[in-house]
Order: sequence, then C-alpha cells, then structure tokens
Amino acid sequence: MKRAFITGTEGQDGSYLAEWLLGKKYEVHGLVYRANSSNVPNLKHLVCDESIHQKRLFLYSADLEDAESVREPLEKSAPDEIYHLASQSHVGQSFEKVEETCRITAFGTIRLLEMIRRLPKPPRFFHASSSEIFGSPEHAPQDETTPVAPVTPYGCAKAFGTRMAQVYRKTFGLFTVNGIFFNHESPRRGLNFVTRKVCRAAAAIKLGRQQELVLGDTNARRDWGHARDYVRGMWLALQHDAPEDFVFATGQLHSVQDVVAIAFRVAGLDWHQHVRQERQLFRPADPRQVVGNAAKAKQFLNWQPEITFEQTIIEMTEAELAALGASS
Ligand code: GDR
Repeated sequence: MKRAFITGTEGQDGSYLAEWLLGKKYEVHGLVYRANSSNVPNLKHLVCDESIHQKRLFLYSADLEDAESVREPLEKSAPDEIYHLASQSHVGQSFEKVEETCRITAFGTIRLLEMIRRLPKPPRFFHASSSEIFGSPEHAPQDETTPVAPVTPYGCAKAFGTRMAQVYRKTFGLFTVNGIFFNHESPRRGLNFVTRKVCRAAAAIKLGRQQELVLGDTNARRDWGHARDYVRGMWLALQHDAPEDFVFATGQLHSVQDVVAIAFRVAGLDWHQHVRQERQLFRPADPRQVVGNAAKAKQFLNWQPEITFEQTIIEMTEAELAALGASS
C-alpha cells in the first residue's frame, strides 16, 4: 500500500485529494492547520467513516511555521509521495498580510523541502503552484515556458516556492513537481473566493437571508475549472516517469459577471436587482488575460478537464441552496 502525505488536508483541494488517494487504496497522512483542527467540514464525512479514519486516514494538527509539528508526522508516516497544498492562498488578503503570506507560502515550502531532503528515502514531492506566478503576462495563453513575473505578494511567495522546488530538483536530485494551477472551484471553496461568494449570496438572497451582493471588479476574468479535475492532475503528475512542471487549466476565460449570471439564474433571481460593485473591493493589482494552455499535461499525463465552468457554478449554487435551505 502506497503512503501519501498532504499539507492543507482540510482545504478544498486537500479534501478532494484525500478522497482520490483513498480511492486509489493509499494510506493517507494529512496535516490540518492547527487553528482549523476542531472544525474541518470538508473532511467530516471521512472522519465519521470508521472504516477509514485511523485505519487508512490519519490526521495531524500542525502549523507550517512550527517545524516540529510537521517533522514528527512526516518522519513517522515515511510517505512515498508528498502533496504540499497548504498556503495563505487568498490573493487579495496577501496585500494586507504580506509577511505572513511569505512566511507560510514561501518559507513553509522550503522548510518542507529541507525536511524531505534529509529523509533516508526522499519521497516524490508535489508543490501546488499558481498562475499568479505569471503576474500580468504579455502573452496568452500561458504555459510552462511563460516568464515568471508576479505582481502580487501571494504571486511572489508562490514564485519563490516554485523556483525552490526546481532548485531542489536540479541541485539535490529530488523528484519535485510544480503543478501550475489556474483557478479551480467547487462547493468546498472558501467563502472569501469570488465564485463561492457569489453562489452563496444568490442562495441567501433567494432564501431571504441577504439583501444584496457587493463585489469588486465584475469584469475581471479568470480561467476557472473544477477542483476535482485538478487533484486528479496532481496525482498524475507524481506518477509521471520524470519530475517536471505542468500547467493545469481549462484554456477558457470567463468573467465574474458570468459567474453572477449563472448563479442568479439557478437561484431564479434577476441579478440586476441585487448586485453592485464597490471600488474598495477592487485589488491594487489584478492580473489580466490569465488563461492557461494545458497541452503538456494532456500530452504527457493524458489529463484534461472534464467538468465545465457552467456545471461547476450550477453545482456550487445548488449546494448553497441545499445547505442554506436545510439550516432554515
Ligand atoms: P484569485 O481568486 O485571486 O484569482 O486566486 P478570487 O476568487 O479571490 O478572485 C478572482 C477574481 O475575482 C475578482 N473579484 C473578487 N474576488 C473576491 N475574492 N471577492 C470579490 O468580491 C470580488 N470581486 C471581484 C478578483 O479581483 C479576481 O480578479 C485564486 C486562489 O485560489 C489562488 O490561491 C490561486 O493561486 C489562484 O486562484 C490561481
């Protein structure tokens, strides 16, 4: 039985990845951020399953800034594969929390790389990188050869981790892989990301719990996929015969306005009556034309997204309607 080690297990991607790996018969060891450890809704169904929890799924409360809390479970579990997903991942907040973002997202990554370099049998290492490393690229779509030129603190921190993963690959011969992820969403997305914010608001307004939805730039466009497709990509990237970087993206751009239109349609509402923009929510720097070319992942990993943008937003809005409806 293969053993996997995940950081950020309680997050959207971590929870889908844990499910995916358990489905592949792995033994899964997952770090859960200490501050979240008593509240892990994305993992509840796994923790409640007695045939899985403490049998094939082991969770550890930890903090990337506290090396010992990571080292101990890492050494104990002796994994074959590591999936490093934990980070301060909100781009907007990274402007307010610059140092914290760098400590967790950038330095947390090398702390982990240093640990695995010293293990008797270093595992394969997957780093969840981001399209934010490209900043506001001059050419679209972006691929693995696009220059790294971040324009946000979060993008800088991810660029650092991405480069370091390459350095450890070239200099120390570790099997390190960067998955350069474009936006990916699901009902498990955090509430402060725009797709979930919109889908939640559409449901809450429908159910009379909220009056209006205030957004930043609704013309902002992103390459949005579904998280379930992207965790499959993580796993495929680590099964490849050589350590390489891969872009994971849909290749299609949609605007925040498109998210609004679908979510409000699903909720049976006219968005014009409920949605407004506020300049204060616009970002100091917001990348444009961020759209990925995942041809390399398709060619070498046989990966391509299976869930469309529209299906994703419909699933998310229906999940919000069901959850809010059930709690009323
Ligand atoms: P992003 O995701 O910054 O692309 O990073 P987010 O959903 O926060 O923003 C997407 C776009 O929507 C615009 N926007 C708003 N965003 C938020 N959060 N709230 C609003 O009210 C709002 N109004 C408009 C933003 O300006 C932006 O253009 C995500 C994260 O998952 C990163 O961790 C990941 O690396 C990248 O995707 C790829």
